[in-house]
Amino acid sequence: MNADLHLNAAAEPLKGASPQWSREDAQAIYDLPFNDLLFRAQTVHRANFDPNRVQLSRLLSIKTGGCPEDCGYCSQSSHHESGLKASKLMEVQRVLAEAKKAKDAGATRYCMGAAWRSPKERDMEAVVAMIEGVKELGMESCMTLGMLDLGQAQRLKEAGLDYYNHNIDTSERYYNEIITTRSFADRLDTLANVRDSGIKVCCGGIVGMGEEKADRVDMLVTLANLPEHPDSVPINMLIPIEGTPLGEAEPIEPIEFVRTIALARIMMPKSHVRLSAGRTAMSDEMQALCFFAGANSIFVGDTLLTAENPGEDKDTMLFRRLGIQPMELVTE
Ligand code: SAM
Ligand code: DTB
Ligand code: SF4
Repeated sequence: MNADLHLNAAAEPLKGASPQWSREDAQAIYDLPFNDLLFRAQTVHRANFDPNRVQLSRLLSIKTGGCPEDCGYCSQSSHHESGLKASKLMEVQRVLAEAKKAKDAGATRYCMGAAWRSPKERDMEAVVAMIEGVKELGMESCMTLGMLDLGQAQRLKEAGLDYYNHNIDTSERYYNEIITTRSFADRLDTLANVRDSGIKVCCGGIVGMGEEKADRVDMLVTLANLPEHPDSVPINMLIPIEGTPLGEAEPIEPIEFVRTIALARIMMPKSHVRLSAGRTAMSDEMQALCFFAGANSIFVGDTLLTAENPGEDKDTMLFRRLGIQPMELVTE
């Protein structure tokens, strides 16, 4: 491989003018000796971010369970027997009370998730009120509500939504092994609608679903070759949920996970790479390696949507040991 080519490609892509990445170049970087890979990722990271700052987001499930989609990893799909109790859309005031607590605990972004295929007209008024309320609290707002058409995306934008999360989850090749009720192309359509409406895109995927290394690389190549790099790239490590088709999946080898983070950092230099679901199953040392590889965002709090997260005390201790500070909100 041509080492110079990779070094330049790693250092130069700019948001909005991203060069196209080939699978071969991406795979060659993923396969570098671990120390070379981490050095390169950390170099790119330092050129674009303060290496000792990590952004804190907080999640809330505003509508839990009973989802018509069949995502093989998910506790909330009505196709699986995870034992999760479904609930209706939360009241706006309750959501905002939770958001206030998150703000007081240091989160700068509030992410609200609903187990929907796509939002229904009757829910839009409440969703808009949640976005407006979070904004009034002085936090960034993020929603993840399933598929959106352009009109829906524009309405969320008008309400002031900052980010929309919609993941591609895995490579195009592996996708149909995991989800059959909506296609990879559907996901890309929603991402285009979000981008075209002017909302910032949060898009990533899951590793540890029995995919091959080439699938992890391809997933990141798809993200890096979008017309614009997603502003946030959540990399989730599968949380195996009993009763789902992936409940017994073999855990991913930690070094492979760190390589995935490093490649995301190198290919999307200016994006926030989020060390997302799965941190309760990671050692402090593994998380430290992920931060060194360029992860600079996490979810805080003791629950994600339905699954566990390390919680404030553990994260405060980890940050103290690593000399990491929460990233402050930069308002334009
Ligand atoms: N229903 C919406 C959707 O799927 O677009 C939003 C919520 S959904 C739970 C958001 C993302 O969380 C999924 O795309 C997936 O990447 C991640 N996720 C869900 N369950 C997970 C699990 N058990 N382990 C790791 N990541 C998971
Ligand atoms: C993302 O990529 N990860 C978050 C967020 N986007 C919405 C969700 C993780 C969910 C983990 C499983 C659960 O809590 O049910
Ligand atoms: Fe539904 Fe989202 Fe879970 Fe898929 S990941 S089953 S769309 S809640």
